[in-house]
Amino acid sequence: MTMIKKMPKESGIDHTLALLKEGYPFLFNRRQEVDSTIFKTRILGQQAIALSGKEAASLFYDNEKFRRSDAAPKRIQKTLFGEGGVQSLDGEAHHHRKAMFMTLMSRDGLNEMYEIIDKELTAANQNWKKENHIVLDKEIQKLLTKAACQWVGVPLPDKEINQRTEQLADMFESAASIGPKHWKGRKSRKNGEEWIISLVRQVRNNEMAVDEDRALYTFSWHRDLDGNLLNEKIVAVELLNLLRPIVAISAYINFLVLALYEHPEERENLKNTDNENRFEWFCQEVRRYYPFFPFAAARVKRDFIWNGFTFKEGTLTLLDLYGTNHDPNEWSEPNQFKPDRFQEWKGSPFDFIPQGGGEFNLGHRCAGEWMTLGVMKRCLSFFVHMDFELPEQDLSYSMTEMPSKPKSKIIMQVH
Ligand code: HEM
Ligand code: MYR
Repeated sequence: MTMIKKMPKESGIDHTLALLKEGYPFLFNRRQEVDSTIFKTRILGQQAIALSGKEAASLFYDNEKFRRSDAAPKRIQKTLFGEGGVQSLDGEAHHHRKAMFMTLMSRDGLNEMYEIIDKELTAANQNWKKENHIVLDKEIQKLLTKAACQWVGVPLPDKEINQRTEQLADMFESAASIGPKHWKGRKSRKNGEEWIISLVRQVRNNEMAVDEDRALYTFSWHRDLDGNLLNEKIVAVELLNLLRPIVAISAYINFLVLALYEHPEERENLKNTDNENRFEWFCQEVRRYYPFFPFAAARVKRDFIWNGFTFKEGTLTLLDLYGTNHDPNEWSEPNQFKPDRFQEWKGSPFDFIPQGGGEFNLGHRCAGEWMTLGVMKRCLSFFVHMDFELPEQDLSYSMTEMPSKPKSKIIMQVH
């Protein structure tokens, strides 16, 4: 017979303020306080269960136990995710929509993106050399916007580069904000969706020539399980689910360069190595060590008991991504930056989850994880051999701003 245990609970009325104050380590701090990888908390005015660590992550990705349909808060949908996209689907509808994304992530599809990145980096570097200094975050966001649009098949006239970059960046930079920044994010999502909807209309009315392999074409003509075309707004949400996160890779590129600066010995290793794997280990450690996506959210699908703990249907459940990547039970010296640790990593889908865990096709694991790692590797090769200096500036980064980036946004002199 299963022994029912009382789930440890964080005391207090609501912890949204503590989350805002403590930021990324918030859930992990609570896990330490209550001494449990599963505990109850109250957030955004509702009771929630927090899960942390490898074992709890494998529970979170059990599709029989959790659903996504009503998991993401409205303010996150209005900025980051959009409404009606793949993140909010369950079951067969989710598998079918997810396949639409994963088809793009073939070896050829990914290699094409890396070729675009190499070409854009070489071109941008010529311009950077002419400047007294550049702000790397901004430059990489523009570069990624151009690359994303080419890869997806979206035309991007030069005069629109700054506007579209800002719109796409607003969607992920405003997701965890309150006040004017949040409202700017909503506006950017609305304008961004209108931009893409007008392109989808042109594709459907044969008013625009677009390569049939491009996502703009395949998503515009994608049919759901009933054989119907998707609503044009949903197509826009899904195309933005490609464009926006590709621009978000900029956050990891900032941290790549910061890590090279903070660990000059690692940079020397990379410069002189003939072991390609070192580039991968370095990028993986950047994704593990630095803060980016804090936690994933789901709701309990139906009542169940797990390890003696009762999960009630409808309860909001948060999986601590940042804390799991720093779990001392899985990672030795988790708060040290040590790329070589990835030499030993066994490749579990549940202990290293900066972009979610579990399965790509059947679960909600990030569709763009391979692309993210691949783009980071191309950028790392470029920056390792690039001649640049970082003048005196504030490179510290906040643990409460989400997403986080170095305060100076990385001012760089390129020679
Ligand atoms: C889902 C993070 C880049 C497309 C996710 C999830 C996370 C995440 C945490 C949700 C996992 C879950 O709910 O269990 C990131 C981070 C990125 C990144 C930190 C770095 C920039 C990308 C890229 C793409 C992409 C480059 C596409 C080109 C998606 C899609 C989903 C997703 C479509 C929804 C998957 C689903 O619901 O089945 N990502 N992502 N992401 N990501 Fe990413
Ligand atoms: C993407 O654009 O999908 C990838 C990167 C987004 C990073 C956003 C970080 C803050 C979001 C907090 C949301 C919590 C979700 C339940």
